[in-house]
Amino acid sequence: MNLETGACNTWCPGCGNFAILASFKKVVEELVKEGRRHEDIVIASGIGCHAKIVDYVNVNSFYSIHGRVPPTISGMKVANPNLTVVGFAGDGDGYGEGVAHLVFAAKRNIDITMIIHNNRIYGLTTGQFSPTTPQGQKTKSTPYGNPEYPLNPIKLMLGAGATFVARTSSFELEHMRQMMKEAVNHRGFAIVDVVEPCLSFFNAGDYIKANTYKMNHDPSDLKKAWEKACEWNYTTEGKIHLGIFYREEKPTFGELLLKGKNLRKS
Ligand SMILES: Cc1ncc(C[n+]2csc(CCOP(=O)(O)OP(=O)(O)O)c2C)c(N)n1
Ligand code: SF4
Repeated sequence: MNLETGACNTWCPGCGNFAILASFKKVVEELVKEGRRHEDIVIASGIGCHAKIVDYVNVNSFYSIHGRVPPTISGMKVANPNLTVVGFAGDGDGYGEGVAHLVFAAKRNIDITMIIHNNRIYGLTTGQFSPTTPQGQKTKSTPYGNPEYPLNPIKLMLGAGATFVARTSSFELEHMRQMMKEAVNHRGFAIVDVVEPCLSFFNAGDYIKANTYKMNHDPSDLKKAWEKACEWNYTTEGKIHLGIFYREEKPTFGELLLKGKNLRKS
């Protein structure tokens, strides 16, 4: 299957987005081999360097607006439950501008997948700090160092009720493919946080490579998931655990909508 689009790729050489793109294409190929119709796989993105991914994969796609990927793909899923919908967002896009949408998509357990290109900086707008930029980091908008504490999106998503929460790294192609595939196959809201470098504005590649570890705990254990999530607060120290923090099966928003009247008390 040809997943090339012919669009000119404008990412900087060495950007972590290339690895995310390659892993996702493998997932699409596998899904189609396993029987999912090519035309039933739909992707959407927000705004940022990450967002160009929709131009680079030959599947049905939608370039949405900043932070609005979760409602965009939620609408698609509600309108046509047969679709497999996957959203791509940046850390600025998903954890900043659109964070309320992400929280509410997790809360209602809608059957969508979000993949976050977490380079911990605003790439497209040339290097302002984002919600996951470490404290003290000098950026274009924090020339004396970022005074804020970074947001820990794993804890945020666990707290919001996400039923699949995973983290991977753009340096781990096979692990990334596995996490994306598990997320897409999960019935309910799934999020994969992909830690990656931005070669031009926050090149933390060596730090990421030196501090990532694969987890091996029981992903149905929420307490353990929280413990693991607390070991790295997106700062400059601590173990960056990779793998599935938490997975739970529970009725999805679509299923609950369909049996709506059974939910009413009278
Ligand atoms: C409502 C709105 N606010 C601000 C912008 C400007 N803007 C475009 S991309 C971007 C940040 C993108 O950062 P991130 O989501 O981390 O993606 P990256 O470029 O790093 O992939 C901003 C602030 C916009 N397009 N729309
Ligand atoms: S600015 Fe950063 S995120 Fe954007 S393409 Fe270049 S390396 Fe990638």
